[in-house]
Amino acid sequence: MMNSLKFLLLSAISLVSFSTQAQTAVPAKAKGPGTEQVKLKTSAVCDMCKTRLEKAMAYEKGVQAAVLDVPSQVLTVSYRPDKTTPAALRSAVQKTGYDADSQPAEARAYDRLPDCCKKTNAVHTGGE
Ligand SMILES: [Cu+2]
Repeated sequence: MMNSLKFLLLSAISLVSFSTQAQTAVPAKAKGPGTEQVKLKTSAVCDMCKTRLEKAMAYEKGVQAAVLDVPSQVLTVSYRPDKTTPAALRSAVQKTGYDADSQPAEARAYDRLPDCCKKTNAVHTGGE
């Protein structure tokens, strides 16, 4: 008797939390898959930068995908607008050691970059 009551209570609780989640997903669903995209101009110069930045962004909250185009230095980030903002993504790029749009890289992170990844270098490919 007590056990079935507990079970009922638990399922009621999980139902409530489930419908709350479903509700927050509704506005995002209304305008497509709930993903927005932002393009950030970075100071990345090579494939090592690409790997470093894409990996760092993958750990950021709300990021679904991040792809850096080395020749144009543009980082395209797909993100959940209910979880993060372009400003937060920009600051994540800065914390990785790269400029984000007009905002400069965080000095300490930039100092830790290998020489080939410094802004003083021109854009180059890792294969050369
Ligand atoms: Cu690099």
